[in-house]
Amino acid sequence: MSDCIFCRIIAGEIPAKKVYEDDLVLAIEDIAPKAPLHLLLLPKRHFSNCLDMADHDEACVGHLFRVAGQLARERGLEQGGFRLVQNNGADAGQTVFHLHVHMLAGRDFTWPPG
Ligand code: IU
Repeated sequence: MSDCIFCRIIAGEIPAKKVYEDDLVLAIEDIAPKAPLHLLLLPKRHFSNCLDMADHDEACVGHLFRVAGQLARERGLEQGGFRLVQNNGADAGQTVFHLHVHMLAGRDFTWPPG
């Protein structure tokens, strides 16, 4: 059994609120939302972050961003905007070492991010 929590969610071993799934990507609601809308987009193949990406992960990550756009449109986020965030390394705030992109919306954001 994998010790990666997101691999276990993808495998259906741990429950999560799924909002989208296809062969390459799973999107779930974040368990501790940092904005009124906080989704996580996960590639189904495990790699820890962009430092660990292989050539064959490129298409999946591109697809993941298209799914992000689709999910945003479905939620009417063209107006008001939304933020996609991907942390690399513990010093940048990464706590789960399976690459994921946060989708945050529904509140004001500051720039640069903290
Ligand atoms: P980070 O970029 O690695 O810090 O983001 C990890 C996110 O995963 C964070 O927002 C957690 O709330 C979220 N999360 C989750 O949704 N479900 C879980 O079981 C665990 C973490 I562990």
